Amino acid sequence: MEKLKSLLHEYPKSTNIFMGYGTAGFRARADILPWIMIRIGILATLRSKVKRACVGVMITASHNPECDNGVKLIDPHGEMLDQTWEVYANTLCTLDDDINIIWDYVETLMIQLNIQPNDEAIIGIAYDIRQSSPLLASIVKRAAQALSTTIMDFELMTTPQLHYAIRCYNDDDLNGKYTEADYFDKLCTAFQNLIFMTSSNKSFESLAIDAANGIGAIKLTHVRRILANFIRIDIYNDGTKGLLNDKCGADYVKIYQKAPDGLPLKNYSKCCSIDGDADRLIYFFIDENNQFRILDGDRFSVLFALFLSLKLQEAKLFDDVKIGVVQTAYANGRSTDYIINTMKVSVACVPTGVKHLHHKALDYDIGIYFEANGHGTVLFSDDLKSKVKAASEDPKRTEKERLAANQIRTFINLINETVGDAIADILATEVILFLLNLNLEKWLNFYDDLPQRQLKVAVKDRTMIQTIDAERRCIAPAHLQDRIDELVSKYPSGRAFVRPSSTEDIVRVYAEAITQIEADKLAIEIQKVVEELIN
Ligand code: 16G
Ligand code: ZN
Repeated sequence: MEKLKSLLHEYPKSTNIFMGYGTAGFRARADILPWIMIRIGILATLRSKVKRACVGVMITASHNPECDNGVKLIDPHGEMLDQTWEVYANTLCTLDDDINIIWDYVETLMIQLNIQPNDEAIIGIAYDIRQSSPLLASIVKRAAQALSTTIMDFELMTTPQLHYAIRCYNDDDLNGKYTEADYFDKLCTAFQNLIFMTSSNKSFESLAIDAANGIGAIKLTHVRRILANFIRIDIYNDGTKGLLNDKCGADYVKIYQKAPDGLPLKNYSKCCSIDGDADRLIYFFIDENNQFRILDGDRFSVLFALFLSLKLQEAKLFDDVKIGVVQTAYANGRSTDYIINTMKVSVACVPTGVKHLHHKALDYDIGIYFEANGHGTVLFSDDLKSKVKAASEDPKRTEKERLAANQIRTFINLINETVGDAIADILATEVILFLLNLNLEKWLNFYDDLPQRQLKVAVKDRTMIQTIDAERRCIAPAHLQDRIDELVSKYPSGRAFVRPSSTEDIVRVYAEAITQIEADKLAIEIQKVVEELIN
């Protein structure tokens, strides 16, 4: 109690600030975050006690600028914090800096959740390369230690590395421990094995990676070294010159549809950008007409689904396996059409935010999910893993069937199933392109995107907008959806929606149509309606 009390005194709560635990945890300017970290140390301790398992605390503001930071909790299987606990996080943060008030709430939670004071707690803490990160991590650590919690201090890590590490500690099948060497060995061995299984004598074209001046740059050097005999990887924006996420990184490339600074694009036929904590990935290249072309999250869904359904067919497992793609409303309409009608793979649409996609993907034996922004992964059910293993070892099957089953089995090891992992996704993408003999141009030519436009609307109260149907329709304010429907109906292949942002105090508008001019026009018309009905 005394230790907590002095921490509360050392890092007092900023006045008049309400922060909500959103899809990205708590995120704000780094200098106003210290007091939040005390609450996070307490909350993580309680979560660990309840789950009787190790939980994670990741300190990062992902693709935001260097001056920001953030924090989120990771549950025992490496997944996002359970939603009911977001409420406890928010309540803790509304409480004043009074140790008695805070302790009363902790005791209430302990009774409610049946936590005994002597239950053990263990937390793994990691952070990205922001200057503010070590201090914030030390506050979480001191708060948790005040409650006798055991700390594993991972220091610098990508977000997906910590998700994976936490799962390792809680899963006996994954050795019950994590080392960075094991993590890279798992990914790189799977990569090499998939290459060895292929008879092709083709070689890899080199890959230029824009690492957003973030933690990914440091971690990618391991992959570059281990795979040096297979693929040449050149890392740009590696933190030696530029600023974190400044005119570079996956978010910048996707939003501005522009090449990042600091990368000699013309020297490469294959380039990609990851974001500041290495959980998003976007590929791009310059085409023969000198145009900048981009491959976003929708394209990864298509590529991964294509590869996995092909291998399921070759292994004669396709009919026994439920494979599906999970998208959000931001997925380009043409990608959805292509997956459903050409690839004959089912598609589900869920609200924005990784936790929603991840949750839905668990409904499938092979659940592929990507947000258009490049965050995504693939989940494989235990049943699928057993089936593939059995098929790969079944002497009654043909060699081709066994090989395909073995390729799926190996591919599973190349994926970080806990969360979108840009490093794992780069390796998976490279392997698929290699095995299917594709280059970026051929991959892009699977289908043409519908032109789209995204706009922001500043409003007094964004909560006035309420959505249903995976954010594709509005039920409040009254008449907004009717007006949107009326506008959309004037545009062939038009589609549009509005939703309140979960990370900024704004409303977002999305529109797509047959031409860029029409998509722009539709977005602006809807923007005006939102302004009229809300402000
Ligand atoms: C957060 C989410 C991301 C989502 C974005 C939407 C996680 C880990 N991150 O960054 O998935 O796309 O928010 O932001 O879930 P918005 O609500 O401002 O559009
Ligand atoms: Zn990120």
